[in-house]
Amino acid sequence: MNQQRLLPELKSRFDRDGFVAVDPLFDAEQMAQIRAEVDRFLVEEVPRMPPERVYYEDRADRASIKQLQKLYEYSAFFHRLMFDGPVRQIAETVLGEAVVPQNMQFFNKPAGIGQATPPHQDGYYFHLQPCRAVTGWLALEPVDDENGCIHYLRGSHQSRTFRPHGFTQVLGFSQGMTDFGSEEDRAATVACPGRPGTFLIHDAYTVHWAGANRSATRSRRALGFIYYAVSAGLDQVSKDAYQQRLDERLRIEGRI
Ligand SMILES: O=C(O)CCC(=O)C(=O)O
Repeated sequence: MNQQRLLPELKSRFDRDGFVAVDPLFDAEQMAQIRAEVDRFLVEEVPRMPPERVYYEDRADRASIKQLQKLYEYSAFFHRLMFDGPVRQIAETVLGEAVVPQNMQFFNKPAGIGQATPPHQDGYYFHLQPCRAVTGWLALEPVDDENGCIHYLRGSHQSRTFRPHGFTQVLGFSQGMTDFGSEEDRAATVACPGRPGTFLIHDAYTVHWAGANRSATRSRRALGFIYYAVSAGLDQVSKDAYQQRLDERLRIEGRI
């Protein structure tokens, strides 16, 4: 993409809708390099990662990885992608200030068994005051309605509030909205199909979700990039209270 020229336009669409797509952000050659590093990472780095950073769709099936955390701590290539590349530049542009990189994730929905991502607002998980943060999302392969592309509620960031969330059974997305699905929600929904290199970025208040992977043959792989604005402060009281609720819940369910 011709970034410099497009940046002001990206910001105005982001401010209006709460998300924006850059299609593509990376060309075929760059995507081949990124995908090669993902493949290497899955073979060489995952076995070295602590279990709490590796989530499986089915723990008995080691090929069913669904989420990995903090990729840049294990790969110089991913460190550059998170800290020095166009992704960070877009995050700083749409937020209008410098950012602090927080997490880089691998998201997969394995063919046939990839679960849906519940409707949620990322900021509900972040515990920031003020909540100024964005999440970028890069498609590593073709994504569409069948294999679980991202859907946004256009304009849902504008209220700067969180809708009610409750516990889900989805590993990696423990919180989902409990009041989602009204006529208004349906009317505001925008599906974001794409190809390798399609990049999305959304505000921490923007409601989004993704369907299950209904394809028997295609996975749905992507990379996620979380950046906090430098002006965002961590609300430690809220974070601790949330962690306590989550731990209690997992204990009751016998999951920890
Ligand atoms: O990849 C997905 O299905 C969900 C990603 C997501 O919700 C996020 O990055 O906030």
